[in-house]
Amino acid sequence: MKAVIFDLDGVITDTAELHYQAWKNLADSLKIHFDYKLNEELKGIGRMDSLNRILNFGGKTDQYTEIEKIALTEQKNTEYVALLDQLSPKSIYPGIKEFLDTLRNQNLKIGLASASKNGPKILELLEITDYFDTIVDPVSVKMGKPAPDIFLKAAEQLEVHSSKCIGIEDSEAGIHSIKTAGMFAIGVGTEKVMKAAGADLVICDTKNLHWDQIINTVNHQ
Ligand code: B16
Ligand code: MG
Repeated sequence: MKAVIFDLDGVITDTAELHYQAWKNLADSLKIHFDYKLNEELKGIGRMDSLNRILNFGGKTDQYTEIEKIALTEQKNTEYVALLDQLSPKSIYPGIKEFLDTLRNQNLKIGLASASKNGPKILELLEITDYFDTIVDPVSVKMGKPAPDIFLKAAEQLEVHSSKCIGIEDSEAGIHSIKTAGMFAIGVGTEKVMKAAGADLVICDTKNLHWDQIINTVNHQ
């Protein structure tokens, strides 16, 4: 293995609650019911696709023009970005910093494959930008997760063949993306959900990310 490619939201830090608050306020203003279950389904899904799912859920798909929908996503993002200011290095999930150090010591390349356009800002707030050899701009890929595009682009930017990459994800869409890209997939979450999505190795908590165990599992596949 030569590279590890990370998802951001839900793997490196918990922004799901902040996305929830910003989407909830927007949905309330549109008189659409929004709850944690729907928020869960938006994990790994890009901004416009997320809005379309919310409008679809509220039966309002045809009520807005494309220009109005862009304005709605901007409204949500302005609120979300303001909420991001509460992030600091303390917001990094347990074990992630140590894992990044291990990867560096093993001379592995490190990439970010997040659907979030706010990825670089979040890495800055967490003060871990320097660990990353590459960050994929989600705008530069044609299809979002579950398509493999964003993980393939990360591998391309790292100049590593996808079969030599490990991807780490917390969403089902993300695991599909990694597997379709031909990579080894680590799922962060419950065994049942992550295995069903196709993860090769499941960890319930980021503090259980141990390189020796991972490489052992890769070698015994
Ligand atoms: P933004 P990931 C995803 O990030 C989030 O899981 C998803 O909920 C969000 O809608 C998407 O990023 C876009 O984020 O609005 O900040 O561009 O899990 O792929 O790191
Ligand atoms: Mg995620």
